[in-house]
Amino acid sequence: MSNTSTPSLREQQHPLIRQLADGIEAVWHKHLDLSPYNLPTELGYVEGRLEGEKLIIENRCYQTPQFRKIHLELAKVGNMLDILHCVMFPRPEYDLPMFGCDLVGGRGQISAAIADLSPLNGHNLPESYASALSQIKTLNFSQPRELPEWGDIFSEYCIFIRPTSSEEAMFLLRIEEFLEIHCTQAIASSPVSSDIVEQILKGQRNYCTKQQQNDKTRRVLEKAFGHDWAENYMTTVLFDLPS
Ligand code: BLA
Repeated sequence: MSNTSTPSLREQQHPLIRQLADGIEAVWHKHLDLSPYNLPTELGYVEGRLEGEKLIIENRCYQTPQFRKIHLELAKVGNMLDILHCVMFPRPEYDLPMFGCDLVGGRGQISAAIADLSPLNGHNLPESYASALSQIKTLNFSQPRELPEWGDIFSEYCIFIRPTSSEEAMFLLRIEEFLEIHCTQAIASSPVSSDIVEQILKGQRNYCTKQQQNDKTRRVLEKAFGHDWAENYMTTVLFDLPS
């Protein structure tokens, strides 16, 4: 496992990030048959400097029979910025959506909380997902945020908000619901035929290419580690394309 040491960073992070990290891992361990996924060793735990503050990145990565890579990343910039990033990349032999989640906060407030199960074939989730998702309660958050231009990859179930402290628990529960649905659907799914694998790969490449256009993520990484490192990290660790 890329990191089996005590979860040191999460104890220093915003409570919602800590709870979400614990919650995500609990659902994974409950449903999935996890094995280690080795990131390049020099990228499992990284330290840099951003505007005089220390930037620490801690990665955990697994694979399962249905998922090529499931990645949970925690990052912290001094006392300014706390980040949780999570993506589950299905193996292209399985017709499954991409689960993605990003939380960004600083000074006690989460400014961006986003989570989605994103379809890979344009705009339709697999039937079984659409059916399961249509049965969970519609939630209303007081401060929805507008998706950037590259955000056309997300589904109608995408949540992108600035949560008030009283909405944090609701966000946490919704992510756990997404993950319960995703993990139970995934382990019940069967591999598809090879012509469909090509379409799925195309969808995954589109998802990753769009996510790589997130200038806000890129800027944080560039400022701390430089242009080339940021480019390499975004394309090989955060959103690598399946070979
Ligand atoms: C936004 N991501 C952000 C922001 C920062 C980061 C600083 C701006 C916060 C704000 O506007 O309040 C930074 N995110 C990071 C960094 C990492 C990270 C440095 O993950 C990793 C080291 N991003 C994802 C995933 C999704 C995602 C998986 O990594 C969605 C599933 C979305 N992040 C996302 C979106 C925004 C964002 C949509 C808003 C972008 C915008 O408004 O332009």
